[in-house]
Amino acid sequence: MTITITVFERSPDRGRGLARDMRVRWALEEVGQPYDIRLLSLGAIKEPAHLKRHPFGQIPTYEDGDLVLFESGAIVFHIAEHHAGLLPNDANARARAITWMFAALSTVEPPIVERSMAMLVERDKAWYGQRLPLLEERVRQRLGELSRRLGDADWLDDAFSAGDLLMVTVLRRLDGSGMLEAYPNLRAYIARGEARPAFKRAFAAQLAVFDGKPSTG
Ligand code: GTB
Repeated sequence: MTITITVFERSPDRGRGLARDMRVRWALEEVGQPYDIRLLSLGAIKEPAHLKRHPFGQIPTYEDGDLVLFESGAIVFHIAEHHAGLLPNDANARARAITWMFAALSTVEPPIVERSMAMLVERDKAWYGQRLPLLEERVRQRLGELSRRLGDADWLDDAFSAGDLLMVTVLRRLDGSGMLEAYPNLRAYIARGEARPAFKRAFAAQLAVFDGKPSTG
């Protein structure tokens, strides 16, 4: 049974690999699992057929036989649990890698998303000029903390793991913001992730969808 993931038929990120299917594609590429894609429009993700897969009407979803999953973090965790390559075997190292997965999604991603959302939907509000610097300060705080912890290491905890995969995809959302300029080690960390062959394959596959030439991963 081939894995199927649901992705935007026309991603608002215009193929920059910033939508959350990118992390699922990357994880599948890291572990060498082929997959099919189901392309859905922004309208179709809110229709009953997709709401059965995803209660909040979003992408990505993941199907493997009878199993249907939503939430990119849970999907990446599932892939990492069932295939070698994304979580270490040593129990403590594995627990630390999982900790970094949660840190990426519940500590670092929220302020980054809040800033992006404000820029998208609050730009014309009276409070925007005061609110944006506050939101940017929250992002900078997390970047500073993460940068200090990473130091000159290649990855967050020894070997590359699903924790790094999620953290890199989260940090990539700041691409073009100028906010990463102050943290050369974070920029190098992102570049290391992007240089992985599995990342490149995943990126090319999602770009092919945007370019109208979708292929299976
Ligand atoms: N917590 C969920 C997860 O991790 O899977 C969040 C899923 C989610 O927000 N999905 C978005 C979605 O389906 C797409 S990725 N949105 C439609 C909706 O909620 O109605 C978010 C995204 C979209 C676009 C860009 N971009 O243009 O740069 C970046 C990220």
